[in-house]
Amino acid sequence: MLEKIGYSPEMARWAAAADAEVGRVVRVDRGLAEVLTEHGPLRAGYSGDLLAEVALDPVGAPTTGDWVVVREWPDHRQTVEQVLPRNSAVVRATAGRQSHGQVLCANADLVAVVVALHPDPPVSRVERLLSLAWDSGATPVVVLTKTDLVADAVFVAEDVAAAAPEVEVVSTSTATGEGLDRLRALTPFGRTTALVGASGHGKSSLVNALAGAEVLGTRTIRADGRGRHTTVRRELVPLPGGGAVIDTPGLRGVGLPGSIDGLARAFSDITRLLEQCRYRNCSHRSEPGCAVRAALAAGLLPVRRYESWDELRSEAERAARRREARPRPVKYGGGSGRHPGEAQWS
Ligand SMILES: Nc1nc2c(ncn2[C@@H]2O[C@H](COP(=O)(O)OP(=O)(O)O)[C@@H](O)[C@H]2O)c(=O)[nH]1
Ligand SMILES: [Mg+2]
Ligand SMILES: [Zn+2]
Repeated sequence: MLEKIGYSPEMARWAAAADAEVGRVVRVDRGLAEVLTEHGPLRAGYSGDLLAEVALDPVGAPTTGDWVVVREWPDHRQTVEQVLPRNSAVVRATAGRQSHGQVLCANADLVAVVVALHPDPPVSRVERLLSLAWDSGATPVVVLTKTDLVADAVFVAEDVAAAAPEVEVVSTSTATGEGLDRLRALTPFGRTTALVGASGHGKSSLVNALAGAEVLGTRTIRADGRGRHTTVRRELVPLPGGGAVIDTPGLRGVGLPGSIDGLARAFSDITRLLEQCRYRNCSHRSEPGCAVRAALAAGLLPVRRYESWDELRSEAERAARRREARPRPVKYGGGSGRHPGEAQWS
């Protein structure tokens, strides 16, 4: 029943064309993909062709949430042959000399920015993660956690909502159950929600709460009709009744991959102001007719938010310059088309 987690009929054509099976990657571990197929979970290495593509462009490597074509060989070895074109991809900048970003997960419909209300004020963290979420091509949502630990949760949520234009903010607590129904409703049959955020903010607790007892720790699954059992720890977790959540690894420092697009969406209020500055190359410092300065002076744009935008913009521009200085990838994995969320690499 892969339809529960988003399998669509057009994927059957990929499988038929390749005379192989289509499945969804639940987890990747040292070059082995754990793939959920109609016949249960399996572990597959990568085909030679796929490895060659990945060598050219690591962004095309199978990642959690990918739909892939898997083939079983006569000797029962199984290989991932192809990564299907992605509908969305959460990409963060990688440190060092690499010219590519790190794909955290693929094909989420919703990217939930998970930030705890306790112990720090969450607003600027939310802004940074929302830029990343908008860049993914999926719909962002903010999930505030641990409401039970603060007295002023409602007010903080209002501050966050003001910093998250066009984005739903859901306040939750796995201790009291607050907001979990709403979160469950946001992940209906066939849809996938990816949770992103730093570790310790309650992502795994949310996954467990949504999935019930099913995913606590490891789980034994009947892999096929022959009674073999496989114990798997998943990152993509199918929910009872349909839908799936992806628990991404905790992000400590989230480097923006250098796309201005996500930032423009996350700060759509400021983006609108920029269009009203008299000069197109306005630096928003001292030029006459600067709409940003005017909004700051009038108290319509909080200084904190402006500074947050300014910092993230500088960071994204630095990343873009670094990337331009590097060789470009020649080709993507997945064969056809480019992946949303990676437009900034092309
Ligand atoms: N009081 C309270 N603690 C929570 C809540 N959610 C998570 N925690 C605790 O926060 C810690 C980190 O949670 P975890 O789910 O592992 O965070 P992750 O690293 O983002 O996956 C754990 O000790 C949880 O028990 C909540 O809603 N209320
Ligand atoms: Mg966790
Ligand atoms: Zn200006």
